[in-house]
Amino acid sequence: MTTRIWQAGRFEIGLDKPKIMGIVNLTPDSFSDGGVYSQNTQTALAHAEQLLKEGADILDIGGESTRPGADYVSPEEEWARVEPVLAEVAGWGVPISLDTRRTVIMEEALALGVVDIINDVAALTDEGAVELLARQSDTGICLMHMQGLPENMQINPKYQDVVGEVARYLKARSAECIAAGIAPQRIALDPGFGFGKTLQHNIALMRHLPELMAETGFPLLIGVSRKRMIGELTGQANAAERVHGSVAAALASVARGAQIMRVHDVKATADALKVWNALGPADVR
Ligand code: HH2
Repeated sequence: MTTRIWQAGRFEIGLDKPKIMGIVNLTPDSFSDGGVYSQNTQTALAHAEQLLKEGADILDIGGESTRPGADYVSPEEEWARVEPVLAEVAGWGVPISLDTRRTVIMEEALALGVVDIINDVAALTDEGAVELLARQSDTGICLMHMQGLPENMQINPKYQDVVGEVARYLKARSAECIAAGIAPQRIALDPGFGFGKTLQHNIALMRHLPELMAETGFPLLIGVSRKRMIGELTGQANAAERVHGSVAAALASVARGAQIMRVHDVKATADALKVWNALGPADVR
């Protein structure tokens, strides 16, 4: 793995070893942990603190579910969910990522001065998003690929060449960011597992991560945790039962060079990565 840095606001995240992004969903309807930690700010903060104890390197805070068919959330509601948590984690000394696809939410959050990374499943396609991020000097950015929108993306996803099309899209989005003045070391890319993809599309992307990385030249962030593809491969209908399958998928992506794992189950992933780092990939003698 090439040693790289991800410039993430107040932090320079070293990517020589894989990093864990712990998920803090402030949404009553997330597919994986809907409502469990979002009852109030205190339960969300306790959960975030627990993820850090378990080994999270980054916290990813989100106030809108993007699961297939998720309910509409107004920008006001999204902000009301995330603002109190952002205000509290400000002094924690860890990189804070905000999972949002709305320019208005990004703008309010960046004004608070706490957000180190904007994680956008829509790859900064909302009007004004690229320009807003270009005005920030060092905020990290994750650009994700999605075919369609959450409300329709799983109806009938179609590609001629899923790996090539995802690579071309991510290259185009990162090129737009760079043309607007965003430094390349601020950018990470994400193929968007489950976002307008069948199981076969997800498997093809996973198998071709090295090509995707070579083609685009940016670090990869991977979000497979507890997703439907893990359910399809294991037969586990209940998302909370997909921990072991998710860890296997995280390791499969690390083995192919991905650097940032976005996960719900931080402890399980952190333990697996400790063993992985000690024992090394199969081709190391
Ligand atoms: N997946 C989800 C949300 N945000 N961001 C990135 N970069 N990559 C992903 O794969 C990704 C993401 C969906 O997962 P989750 O947050 O657990 O569910 P929900 O959208 O229902 O809150």
